[in-house]
Amino acid sequence: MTHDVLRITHDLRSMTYDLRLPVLALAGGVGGAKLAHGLAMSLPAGSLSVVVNTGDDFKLWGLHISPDLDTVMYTLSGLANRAQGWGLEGDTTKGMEMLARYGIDSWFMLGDMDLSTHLLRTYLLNEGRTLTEITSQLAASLGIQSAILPMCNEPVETFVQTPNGLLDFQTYFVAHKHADNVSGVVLKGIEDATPTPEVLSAIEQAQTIVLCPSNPFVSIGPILRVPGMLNAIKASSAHKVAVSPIVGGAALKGPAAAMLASMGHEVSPVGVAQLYQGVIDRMIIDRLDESYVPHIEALGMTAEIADTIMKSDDDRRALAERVLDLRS
Ligand code: FO1
Repeated sequence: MTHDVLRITHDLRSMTYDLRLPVLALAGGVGGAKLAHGLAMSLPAGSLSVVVNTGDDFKLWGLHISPDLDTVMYTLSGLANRAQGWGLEGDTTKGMEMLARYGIDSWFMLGDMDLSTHLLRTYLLNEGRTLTEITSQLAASLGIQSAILPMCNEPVETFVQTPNGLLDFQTYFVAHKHADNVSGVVLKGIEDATPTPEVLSAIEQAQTIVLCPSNPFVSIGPILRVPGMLNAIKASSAHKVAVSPIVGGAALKGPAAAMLASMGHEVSPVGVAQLYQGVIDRMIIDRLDESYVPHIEALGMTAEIADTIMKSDDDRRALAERVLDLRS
């Protein structure tokens, strides 16, 4: 059944609202994956596509690792390690312990089950399959009915400019525990990247586009900086809404707040809204940040209050319903 505009009457709090399908979410990292999961749980099967950042992808011992694709995939399948957000629940590290016996002390932990994802992805890439085809195959095997779409199939590598020089993302994020002061983000290969046909088609069909609460510089940023992506999103007549990754002056996880500060932006939902100005129609911010509503609305978008901290699946679902709740 093709979804275009469906009037689905939910008797949630005896409220009737239009649900504009299909929905496209932009996500990367743990926060984005949680909202993508909430959207998947709130929508009819097959009506959600998630475009995922691939700038964090890197090679480790010859294996191609796609942390954000895996975090979204594991989260949507319910297999993710809930405490840390990435990796698989119940995974072990026997493989890493054996590597340590060989004197390989890895700062990047690969679980034994997680390793199978990297082995299979690397094998299929070497067989000439695209990242998009591989992700679709892995996600389908895990029973995921949403489309998980790499932003592009070409290699893009995120580096951050720091006083210690240009650091690749995982060295900065994991090895240095994102302690370095970031003055800029460099996306190597971005000029040769292009949105995949699947991504462009998902943008074309979307009635609602959601910028998930991911890092605006190294998760949402790389997606929007794929040549042609921003124009395709701006040309879309979809309703565009973002959820602030900054709550009460801090990021819930990761370096988004520190990066806003070190790159000269206000460390608040307003700072994020300024980065998305001209792209989104609406910004959802946490109850804690209610005082910022007029400042955000001065940027030419509406601002709405919600509980944006997602601890449980119910929280994820509730936030997704607020995001989708387009009161006509
Ligand atoms: N993050 C860490 O802080 N330490 C790790 O050892 C680590 C391993 C890891 C393995 C697979 C994977 O998919 C993600 C992993 N992450 C780890 C998280 C990852 O660095 C970040 O989630 C993303 O790159 C940030 O978007």
